[in-house]
Amino acid sequence: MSYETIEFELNDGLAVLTLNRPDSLNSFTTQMHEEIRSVLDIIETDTSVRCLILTGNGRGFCAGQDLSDRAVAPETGTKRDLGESIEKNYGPLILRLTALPMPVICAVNGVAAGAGANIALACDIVLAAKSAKFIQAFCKIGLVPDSAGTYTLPRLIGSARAAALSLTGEPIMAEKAEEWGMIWKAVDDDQLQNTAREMGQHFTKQPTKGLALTKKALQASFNNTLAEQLDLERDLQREAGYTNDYQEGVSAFMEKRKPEFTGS
Ligand code: T3D
Repeated sequence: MSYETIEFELNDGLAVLTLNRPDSLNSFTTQMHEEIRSVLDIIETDTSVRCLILTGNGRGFCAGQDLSDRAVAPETGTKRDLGESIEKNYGPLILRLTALPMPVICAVNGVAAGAGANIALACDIVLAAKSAKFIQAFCKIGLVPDSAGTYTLPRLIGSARAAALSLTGEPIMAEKAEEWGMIWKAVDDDQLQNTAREMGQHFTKQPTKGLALTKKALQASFNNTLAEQLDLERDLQREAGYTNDYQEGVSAFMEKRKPEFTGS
């Protein structure tokens, strides 16, 4: 399948989705949302996919909504229902990305602003080029952080920092974001894509089902009581214990050899 606003490759279990509108810093158009939806359809159903990398082409990762996209941009004298755009596009995108049954790595290659920042932060592991910055740009145009920014940010960096970033729109550089625990690692610009791909290839050989269940447990923890979380861990461990990869992991350990996980 060919795409105009994104690139998609799938090799040996590693899927790479690259935002590809570099002239406008990979900002989102309606077409880009549609193309990403069709890629997610593939990733969700193709059981050979064991890791997804999300990144961007050019000097930016993503500048959020394309403010000139006629499908949503206000014209003189008209006002738009942006709730519709969130309901149709950004909300479902975040829900689908976070529910993927494999690790999702975001390689933030440059500025990540507005929805672009929050889509990156919704991924499981965020690597960023040292020159990259994250901007809650919404306040600069009278909007509210979306794409789960108001959910993700306080959980990652606490209320004080989440409030200041959201209310001022001040950029935060990758190294500071790492220091604050907002992302996993800031890496040298020329190392970003290699680092992400090495990590992605590593994940294609790991016990994918166990990792998917681990994601589920971590995601549920913020809304569960301790007792509920312990029950969930029991249920998920039960499921993990029935996987082929658990058997393989233990056999390999006992036989002092490298495990060959199939993701099943
Ligand atoms: O509408 C809905 O559906 C509701 C949902 C909203 C979700 C959102 O994401 S709202 C937030 C939208 N995003 C922004 O407000 C960010 C706007 N962009 C910027 O503030 C700056 O571009 C950056 C801080 C991200 C980067 O600044 P800088 O100086 O590095 O680059 P630049 O020169 O501003 O941008 C480079 C080009 O990209 C430029 O085009 P040109 O002049 O070279 O032809 C610029 O217009 C274009 N561009 C950047 N961001 C957007 C964009 N074009 C359309 N939409 C953008 N968001």
